[in-house]
Amino acid sequence: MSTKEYAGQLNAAGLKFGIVVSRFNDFLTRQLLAGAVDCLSRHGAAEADIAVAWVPGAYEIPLAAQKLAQGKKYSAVVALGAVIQGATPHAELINTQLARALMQIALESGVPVIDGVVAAENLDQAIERCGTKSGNRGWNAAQSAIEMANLLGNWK
Ligand code: INI
Repeated sequence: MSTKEYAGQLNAAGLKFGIVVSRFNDFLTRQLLAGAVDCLSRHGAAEADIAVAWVPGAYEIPLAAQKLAQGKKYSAVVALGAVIQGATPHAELINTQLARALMQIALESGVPVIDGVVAAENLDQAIERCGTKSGNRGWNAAQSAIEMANLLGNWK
């Protein structure tokens, strides 16, 4: 007897995606957004099927992501931001709450919400994850969104 296995294909054709991106550190988040859109397009998503919502900072991402997820219009939602540690614990607080909130929105809505927020100790580390030495976290997040959208679609 063989097992029944499910794995999401990397096919974005015909799927709709919502992206929430924060304006704080936008010289970085624009790179994440470009990476995410590039990934979705290369996997077959039509540009008209990608909606982008800008929010002021990472702290505001969950509310917009929740709105997009609850509308049930999108197969997956991608959250993009760049939180860099500073002299205060502000960044750390945002990161912990943000990851938890995104997971909760996904579980409550049943729509994949992918965490593509860069959490970095310093500017160099952030730059590395926004399209340079360590790749582009936006691109990776979009890829996860496609996989999860396909996986969940298999069970419909
Ligand atoms: N927002 C970010 O997206 N990244 C940061 O690094 C950051 N830091 O470090 O302060 C940041 N702060 C703003 C925050 O997300 C809210 O927009 C603000 O507090 C208003 O609610």
